Amino acid sequence: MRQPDLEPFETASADGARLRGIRRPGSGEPIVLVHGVAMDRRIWVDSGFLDALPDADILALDLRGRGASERVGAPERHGIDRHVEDVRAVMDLFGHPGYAVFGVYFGGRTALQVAAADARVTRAYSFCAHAEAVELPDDAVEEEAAAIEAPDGCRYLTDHFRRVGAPDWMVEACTRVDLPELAAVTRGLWHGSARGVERRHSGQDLVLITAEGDAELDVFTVGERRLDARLWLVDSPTRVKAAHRLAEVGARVAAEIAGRAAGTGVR
Ligand code: MRB
Repeated sequence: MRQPDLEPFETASADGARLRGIRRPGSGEPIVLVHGVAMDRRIWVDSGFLDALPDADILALDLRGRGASERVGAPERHGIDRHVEDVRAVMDLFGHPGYAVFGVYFGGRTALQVAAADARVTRAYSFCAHAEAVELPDDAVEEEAAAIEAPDGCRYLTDHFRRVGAPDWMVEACTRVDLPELAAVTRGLWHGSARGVERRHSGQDLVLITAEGDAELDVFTVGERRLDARLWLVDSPTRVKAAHRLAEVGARVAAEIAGRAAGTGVR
């Protein structure tokens, strides 16, 4: 069992927000990891994802408002383009010519938008977020934000994720979030996250990943064609339960990045 040193890093996003994360040095093109809305960088350890890529050069940041990064408060400062800038600030800090970006849920959507914004991205992986425009239901998003900032906001999140069969690491991540900040992230969805993803750089390898049983599988298929992306399906009945398979997906990413033939079922 190899445990290379984790090196803390710190930088500032385009709007000045202080960002913190860790680098685990390794070989090959660096992989930037982007967590989801109610998460922080610890999920990469807790889910077994990091152990599944034992040799890779990993950059795992805490997005604004989460983990050890700065709280920014206002929903406008949580728009998806600010999240994209957070990821790009990390790429700037390390100065590498090319990066892979891997994100989960909303972090996956962000990873795809980072690819659109930045030609340094050679591969972008979106675990469980599709690339199409969405219609944000105003009532549902506002109700969700209100539930998150209510006194039992943490229970709202953990009960929901337990009920739908999320893995423990995802439930536990909810207990670490700053709830007022998370409510702002949720309201921040109004700032740009409804917009679909475009391909702006030819040659980037875009990979959409979801559960075989995802209720919106057709929407992922649309993106596969529209963006000339690859679609990976994991053996799971729902998008949330697919999180149990995150480490397996990590192993497949490791194989690709190391240039080895992928294990099973690619395309
Ligand atoms: C997400 C994709 C923005 C966001 C990746 C869960 C939740 C919905 C409501 C409409 C009910 C408010 C919501 C929807 C959504 C994507 C995304 C593109 C743009 C998603 C799944 C699922 C079908 C996740 C684990 C993590 C719309 C409005 C975008 C269609 C859950 C409700 C349970 C205990 C969340 C997170 C945060 C915890 C709070 C805000 C949102 C935004 N709500 N979005 N999202 N979601 N599983 N909330 N959150 N809210 O879905 O949805 O299968 O894949 O489809 O995501 O998990 S994200 S909160």
